[in-house]
Amino acid sequence: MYQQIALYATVFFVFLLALAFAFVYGESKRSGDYGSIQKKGYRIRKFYFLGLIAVMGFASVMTLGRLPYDRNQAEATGMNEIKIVKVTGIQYAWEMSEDRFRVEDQVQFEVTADDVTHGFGLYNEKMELVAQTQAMPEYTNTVYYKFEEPGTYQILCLEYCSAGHHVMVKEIVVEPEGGSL
Ligand SMILES: [Cu+2]
Repeated sequence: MYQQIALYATVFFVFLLALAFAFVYGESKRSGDYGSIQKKGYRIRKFYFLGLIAVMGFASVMTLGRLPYDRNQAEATGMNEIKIVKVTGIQYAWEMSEDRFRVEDQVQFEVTADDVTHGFGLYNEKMELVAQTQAMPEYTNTVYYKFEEPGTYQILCLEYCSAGHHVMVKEIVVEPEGGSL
């Protein structure tokens, strides 16, 4: 859905931009006194600048306070329902405290590494990246994910961590609610 919105917004703004170019091209044929045009231009620029500040300010106030989005989303549904899963990346495997889940499980992945930096990438069955964070030695990154579809998910390493990088794949199974796969 967001992709659709982004597409329509892009087309709309490209259209606006094209209009602006057409206007400038049309006006370029006309000659007039510099002083009065400059005054008008500065006025437009001032309103444009203030408008931009207002829009950006509003968007920042509305969205920045909700960072990180995934944690806030998880907290809204109740922290005590969240499963904490420890994940450690090591050349060349993923160690996990748990690797079987059920649909509707909210998981807090606590991701770290034992040797070098790895990239934790959680993929669904369609190979779409649904969650990701960096796996760093001596540091824990947290990422939240709620399983909504059953199936076999995969964790792939997203950071080239030397020769065996490509074999750093871990399968995790998500069972449908109330039944087994
Ligand atoms: Cu890697």
